[in-house]
Amino acid sequence: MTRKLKELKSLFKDDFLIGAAVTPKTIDSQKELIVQHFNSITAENEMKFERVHPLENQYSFEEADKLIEFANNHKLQMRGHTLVWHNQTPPWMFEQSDGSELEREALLSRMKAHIDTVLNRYYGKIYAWDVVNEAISDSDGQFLRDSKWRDIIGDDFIEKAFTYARAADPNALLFYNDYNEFVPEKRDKIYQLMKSMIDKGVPIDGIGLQGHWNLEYPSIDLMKEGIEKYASLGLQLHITELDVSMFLHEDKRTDLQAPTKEMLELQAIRYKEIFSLLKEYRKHITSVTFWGVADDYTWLDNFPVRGRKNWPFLFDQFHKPKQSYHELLKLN
Ligand code: HAH
Repeated sequence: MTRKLKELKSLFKDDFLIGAAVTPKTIDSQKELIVQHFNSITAENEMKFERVHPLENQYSFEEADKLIEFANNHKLQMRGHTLVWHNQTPPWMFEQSDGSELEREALLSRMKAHIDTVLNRYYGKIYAWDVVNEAISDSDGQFLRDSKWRDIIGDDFIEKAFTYARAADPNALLFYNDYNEFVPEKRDKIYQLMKSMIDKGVPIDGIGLQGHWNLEYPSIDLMKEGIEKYASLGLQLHITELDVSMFLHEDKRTDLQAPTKEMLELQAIRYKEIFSLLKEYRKHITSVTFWGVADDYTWLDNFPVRGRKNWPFLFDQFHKPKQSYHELLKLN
């Protein structure tokens, strides 16, 4: 007798949405898992600037539309990722036709046009947007990261993006999304940015905590401190890009062909501790999205070490539930 697996989305139905990053390929190759276990999706790459807007007068929505259609067919919620980011944005955006740098007002109107076009197209289909991604610096003593957006517009590029997004789709929830969200120095900067936006009346609904974690880092204590601090702002929290790497940040080894038994056990305990904590904060955390579905495809196969296999999810390369999945069933 084969028993049907308990669905992740029903396991956490009283807690938060359970999402996954998908691509036009994985909605086919991982379709069964996605449809069975998840009630939310995010486009891994297909809604990024360079993908939907490769040239000034050319938008290309075919791939993004496929994901929208998939969400619609299977009654999945959809998060939008992402509008303003220093990566995966084409150089033309910041240049005049002769190649010289654009000026502030011109870049602002291009930003507005992009946000208007994308949010209008997906009006009513995307309930939450990562409006600005990764604007805070990782360096001590520097607040905002250097980027073309900031160079040309100034520090207020962030609030402008949120203001344009609210005007384009007043119903969408607007998020600021970042990584290393529990590193104390960076956490405090993210908090400060959010606080100043709220104080100025900039429209923002939530913070996206990416959640690119590993077997040890960040500690549950650091996560707890960070969640408490962010939650004190009264904003919703989404875990937007969860994966639990088998390698610590400084571990750059490339010899492993499969996860060790010990790694799988540690990952299972880790996932249980993580979800136990997230459940404690379910009043604040309204969505938890994995940055993929199963171990046959993850961006971590190429980050931070190119071509090194990783196994960060609850389902293995053959889509079978791992120990990590089974441990979650023990949560009440
Ligand atoms: C995330 N950045 C991005 O938000 C997501 O769009 C991408 O698909 C994967 C990860 C994390 C990150 C990075 O890309 C480079 C350096 C540090 C962190």
